Amino acid sequence: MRFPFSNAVFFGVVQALHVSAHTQSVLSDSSKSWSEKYGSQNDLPFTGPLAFSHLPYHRCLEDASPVFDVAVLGMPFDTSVTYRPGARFGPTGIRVGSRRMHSQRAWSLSWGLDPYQQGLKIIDCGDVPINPFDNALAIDQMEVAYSTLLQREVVRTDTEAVVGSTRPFTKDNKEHPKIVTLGGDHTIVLPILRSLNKVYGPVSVIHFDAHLDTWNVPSPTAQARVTHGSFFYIAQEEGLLSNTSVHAGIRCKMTDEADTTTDEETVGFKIISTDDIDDIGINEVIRRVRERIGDSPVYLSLDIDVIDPGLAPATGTPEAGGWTTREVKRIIRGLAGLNFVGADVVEVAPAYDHADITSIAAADIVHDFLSLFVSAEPPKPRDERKPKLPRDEQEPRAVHDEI
Ligand SMILES: [Mn+2]
Repeated sequence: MRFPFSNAVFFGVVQALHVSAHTQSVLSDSSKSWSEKYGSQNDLPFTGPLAFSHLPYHRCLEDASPVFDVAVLGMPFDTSVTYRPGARFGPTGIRVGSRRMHSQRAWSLSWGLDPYQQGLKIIDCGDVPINPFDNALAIDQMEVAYSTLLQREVVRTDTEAVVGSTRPFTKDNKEHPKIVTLGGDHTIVLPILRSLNKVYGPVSVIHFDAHLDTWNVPSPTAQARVTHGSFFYIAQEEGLLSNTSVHAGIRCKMTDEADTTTDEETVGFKIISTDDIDDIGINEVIRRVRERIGDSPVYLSLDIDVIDPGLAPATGTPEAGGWTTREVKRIIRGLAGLNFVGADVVEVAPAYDHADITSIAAADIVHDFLSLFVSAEPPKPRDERKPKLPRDEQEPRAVHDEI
């Protein structure tokens, strides 16, 4: 077993800064091997294989042996966008953005918990090898990949006690894993919804986005109807959506007001606009989303362009005047306890960025999704939480055998 991340980073830094007499003697001894002298070959935040938050990485599509409750899965697909391509680099970019996070240092003030200490096995299942030349083939590959993982056995089977159990909503009355997908352009949600439909039937969607994505595209071919702005319309045609979905953060230009009629009456979405947050406040945004979704099984899809392009510039179709990252994160926390069956972050196209700003935001949101999956209710404000225990009376941390 390697040293915990926090030891590797912080003890290493401390040793470098405070050179003691003991350390001097270590430095003068050149006869020992690395392991004799320094121990493990720890991964630092900026080194090592690229997995989300340094999680165990498995090629789960070809290797069925890793058992998990939650999987992170990349879908590097970007060949059905209306404007700037580049989201095929999103999964890699988000993993790069996650490098300062680690499952041994994952407790946050905002949630008051560590998602990796709640008894769920969370791993990175790598990327789907997606054909970049044929969209019909690519979309089938994504559906097959998602279905393959969705059908895997979970670690925790004591479903009565598990927060966020999927079993009450499944056709086969079994517990199914949850997948957090790293996009990819937003079209990836169509094969995901097709896959979820086989297990759950129609689901509601909470859709964070600047755009509706419910466009009925006039097109001379069937395949060209399937775009990152039209996939929800197709999903509705296929009966994949229940009529209780909601958008959050809409601010795009439309053809005319009739677009909102199609969106609501045909596809089944209610709109919460970007501007609404100023008029009704965050708590009312949260209340309206929760009321709309109710007890239905719900899929959470977050287009990074819901965030203002000043804070998340690396995306294909940026729209000025968006929500802040902090506002989006707080709304997500307010959704805890809904019946989530999966989630994604899409439309991260790292090339339109500098300093990994967008990837860092997206990675943090993925961490929020993991916290969401293990929370029965939204976290209380900090001054309403119970006083913390002295350190020696706190629960011992779970030991991760693969870290
Ligand atoms: Mn979108």
